[in-house]
Amino acid sequence: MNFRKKLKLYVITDRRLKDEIKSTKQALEGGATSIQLRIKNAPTKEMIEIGKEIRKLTSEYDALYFVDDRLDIALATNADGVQLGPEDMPIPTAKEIAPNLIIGASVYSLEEALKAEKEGADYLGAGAVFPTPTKLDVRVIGIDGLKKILESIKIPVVAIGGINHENVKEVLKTGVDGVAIISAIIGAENVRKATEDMRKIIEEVIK
Ligand code: TZP
Ligand code: MG
Repeated sequence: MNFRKKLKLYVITDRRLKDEIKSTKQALEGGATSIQLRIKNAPTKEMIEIGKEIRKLTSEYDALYFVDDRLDIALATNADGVQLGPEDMPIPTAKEIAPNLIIGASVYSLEEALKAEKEGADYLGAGAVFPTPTKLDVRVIGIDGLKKILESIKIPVVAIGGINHENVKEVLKTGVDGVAIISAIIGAENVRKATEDMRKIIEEVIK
């Protein structure tokens, strides 16, 4: 499965900042390679409607489409993958139900990273690299924590948490396959330009 290259600029929606569909479109125009639909506490019906739109848009731009937490929404909207945290559906169960989906695991420590890889995750979202107002209670692992995970893990790793245009180079130099970003892109005045600028920096480091 050669999805590794498409993880490099992984943009995550956030309705607290912008409408999911509009911001997805703008991020894709600016060069996002993956989009994740992340909605906490919305009606399932609404999530499915939005997910179907994001599926259409990501297909048009040849980008991947992931769903946060919810395997049911991922299957119902024909997503490429689902992102599961330590308290979501266990990875082996998700693989049994949906053998063709890419399973991403959200991990917040080396122990969780090793466990997720062993259980069969296809890639990791590892963080938070830096403190972030987007997820206040999150554990911060720092660049050093990220490096430790990368030393021990073979599957692709996407870094997440507090990544912006200023610090992204430092993150990319650790050897991660990509960066997952909410506020520095979705919270920007011009989402398309913020994505474009980020993509340019990424292309300078990840060849
Ligand atoms: N998981 C770990 S940190 C984080 C999530 C969802 C928030 C990332 O958002 P931002 O705004 O890019 O820091
Ligand atoms: Mg999650």
